[in-house]
This record gives sequence, structure tokens and C-alpha cells, in this order.
Amino acid sequence: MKAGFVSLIGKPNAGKSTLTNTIVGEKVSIVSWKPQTTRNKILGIANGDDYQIVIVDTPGVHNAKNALSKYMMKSVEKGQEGVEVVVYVVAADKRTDERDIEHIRKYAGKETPLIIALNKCDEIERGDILERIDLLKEIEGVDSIIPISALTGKNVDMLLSRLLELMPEGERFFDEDMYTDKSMRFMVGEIVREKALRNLDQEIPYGIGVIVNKFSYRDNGIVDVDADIVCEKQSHKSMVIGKGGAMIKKISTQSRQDIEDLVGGKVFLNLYVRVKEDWRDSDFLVNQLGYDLKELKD
Ligand SMILES: Nc1nc2c(ncn2[C@@H]2O[C@H](COP(=O)(O)OP(=O)(O)OP(=O)(O)O)[C@@H](O)[C@H]2O)c(=O)[nH]1
Ligand SMILES: [Mg+2]
Repeated sequence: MKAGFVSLIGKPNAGKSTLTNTIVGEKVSIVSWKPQTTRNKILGIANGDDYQIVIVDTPGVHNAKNALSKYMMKSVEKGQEGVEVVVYVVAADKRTDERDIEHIRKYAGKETPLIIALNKCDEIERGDILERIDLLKEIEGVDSIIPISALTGKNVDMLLSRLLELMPEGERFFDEDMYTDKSMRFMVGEIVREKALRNLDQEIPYGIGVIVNKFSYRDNGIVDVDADIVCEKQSHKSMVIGKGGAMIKKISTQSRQDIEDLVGGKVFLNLYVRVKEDWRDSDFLVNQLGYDLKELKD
């Protein structure tokens, strides 16, 4: 039996959460094409007959400008603690830039092996993939460079095999039927945030937070969910609601479908839109929206 932890790290939008979901085979972490989708350290647990690999999905590395970003970057740092392997995810559809190289150098050549997953290889030509690999090969202290597509699953088995080789012998850390460390309540909030991110334009999605006020089962198994979609400005509120309530209805319908898949039953979902002026700049409000810095301190 092999068991251990693997952290995923990389710039926003590299495909870390997509990779987490592909390895685990469940929707653990929300995904969108907008950068800075993931805000917490999220565990995805991949169980095999003779292994358990715990994937630590983390927010994309960026310069922290506000209280929320500071929480996110602390989560990235925490996510690297106590892991057996670090996987740095680079998107191959963009030029590998100095920032990627700089980040990779930070983790290369350490006691913890570093694998580079060159993701989104479905997007580019074979020649370009080889060119990217040649560039990354120049960095010393890297265990391996594996071209993958987290979206199609291509070569993810190769990555998994290498991870297994690097995993120590040991017992499972979590029950075999668990696929994440997060609660239903957390997952529900994330689903609503994902639908808001995917449907809203411009700068509004970044300032969205979700508070789940009610998550309860009735005797007949129906689940009642009440949640607040919190935005940063009064003007954003009307855009979240949309013309004649069209936007909030769309977010609500899409969220309800995913929550029903998650709980495996009927869901009544009530969404409310609230404004907490510039909440991302306030330690107090960031905490109130569930991003608790104290939890990340040891
Ligand atoms: N074509 C292609 N797109 C991908 C692949 N992996 C991820 N994506 C897309 O890239 C976007 C970002 O994916 P995420 O998994 O949310 O990226 P992330 O690294 O978790 O992003 P943050 O949470 O913001 O740091 C989404 O639109 C994904 O569908 C891939 O292998 N191929
Ligand atoms: Mg993510």
C-alpha cells in the first residue's frame, strides 16, 4: 500500500483544478476560464486498490494586492507543507515566461521531488510541445517533465505512475470512500461561485463571494439551501440579478443542477444578492466570507 500527498502549484488558469478533478475522477474543485478561480487549499483524494494519493489543489500564484489575495497566497504556501511531491503545472498554450521559470526554480533541486506537468497539450502542435520541453529541461533539479492534457486526460496516467513510484509505503490517510476533505456546505458555496464566475462579465466575478446560510435535509431527503452571493458594489448587484432577474435565475438553475448531482437528490435553492462594499480589501470581511487566515497559521 502506498499513500501520500502531492501538491499542485502554478500560475492562475494553468489547469490545476482540472487536473485535480481528472486524477480524482470527481468534481472536487471548481473550474473556470477566469484566472484566480480557486481561493482555498483543497484536497482531492484519489483512491486505488493499493494506493491513496491526496492531491492538494491550490490557488494560482500571483502578486497579492488585497486581503483575499493574501489569504490565497498563504494557502499556496501551506499547500506545500508535508507533501511527498510537488507538481508544477504550466499551460503549454501560452509562452513559458520568466515568472514560470522563476517559480519552478524555487521548488527545483529540493528534497521534495518536483515534476513539471506541461498542461493543455491538446491545444498545441507536437513540435511546439518539444520546444517547450527543451526550454524547461534547462532548469536543474527537476524530476521529470510530463506533457499532459488535464482536460482530455491524455498522459495523466503517465503522471500518476510517476507519482506512485515516488509515494512512500503507508496506510490511507482518509477513508476509501472520501474524495475531498471539504464539507458539503463548502462544495455548495463553490458551485454557486463557479456558476457566477462563468456567467458574469468583466471585473464583477472576481469580487464575488458566497455564504451558505442553510444546508439541511428534510425527512424525505429533499435538501434546502439558502445562500448569499456577495458582491463588492451596488452597481454589481444589479448585474448579478440581471434584466428582470435573468442572470440570477441562470446562476440558480445551473447551480441547482450541480448541487443535485452532488447530493444525489432534489434541491431547493434560494439565492440572495448582497453588497459588502470592497470586501476583498478588508481582513474582517474576507474572514466573514469564510477565508480564515487564522486557520492557515499553525
Ligand atoms: N484545452 C485545455 N484546456 C484546459 C486544460 N486544463 C484546463 N483547461 C482550461 O483552462 C481553464 C482554467 O482551468 P482551471 O483548472 O480552473 O485552472 P487553475 O489552474 O485551477 O486556475 P486557478 O484556480 O485560477 O489558479 C479552464 O477553462 C479549463 O477548462 C487542458 O488540458 N486543455
Ligand atoms: Mg483552480
